Amino acid sequence: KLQAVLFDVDGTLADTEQDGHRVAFNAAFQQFNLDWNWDIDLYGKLLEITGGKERIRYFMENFVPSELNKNDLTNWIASLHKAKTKYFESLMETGNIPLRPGVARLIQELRQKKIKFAIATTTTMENVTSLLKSTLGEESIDWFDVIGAGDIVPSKKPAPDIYHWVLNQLDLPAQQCIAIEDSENGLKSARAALLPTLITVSGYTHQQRFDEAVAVLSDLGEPSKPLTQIQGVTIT
Ligand code: XBP
Ligand code: MG
Repeated sequence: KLQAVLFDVDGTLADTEQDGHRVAFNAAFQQFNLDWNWDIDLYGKLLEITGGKERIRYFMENFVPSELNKNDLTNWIASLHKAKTKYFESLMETGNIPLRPGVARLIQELRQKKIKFAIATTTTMENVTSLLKSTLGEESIDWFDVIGAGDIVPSKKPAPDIYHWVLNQLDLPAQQCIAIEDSENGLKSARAALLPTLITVSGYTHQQRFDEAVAVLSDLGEPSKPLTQIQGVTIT
């Protein structure tokens, strides 16, 4: 029997990257008087590096290496990223980023059927809670049995660490759960933790490869068959 659904956040619960994170990064760059601008195309490439702080460092190394000789670079990146998180939170408060189709329905279905659900994401915890607050309401944060986010594990996706951490908190074997992801990095992470994984492609990820997914869907649709009846999902 299906014991738990593990949701990715960015690209899976909501399309947060292009009009959320990207905009928040650029706003933080302005606040720090940096003339960096991550346009839609460039951001798509930078998404290969998961984690905002890691993404900023990668950008500096590859695009503005002269800036790398700052004093205490790690702390500087952390404070720039903190400013980005503040912008992202206020963007979420405006409520302009909705949940993707079918997400709210599936969550209600899982609650009714008393199937556990959790979050496994590389994004920062504050971003998860502000998205949930603005879409499903503040109380929804407590509906999730476990929320694994950001720096709680040292290695971000595609490493399996965050999924291992969440499964460990749930005290469930991977084979009795399913992950829902939107990206190749997310799929690699979930599969490395032995999770059957369903893909709902997002704007930035529809051209990626998802060979190891149990199914690749455009979205979770409204309404759909119960998750356990989707062809290819072999959870018993
Ligand atoms: C999303 C990420 C994150 C976000 C930005 O991965 O890689 O880095 O782009 O969030 P997932 P932070 O789909 O696994 O959630 O700046 O808070 O890292
Ligand atoms: Mg994602």
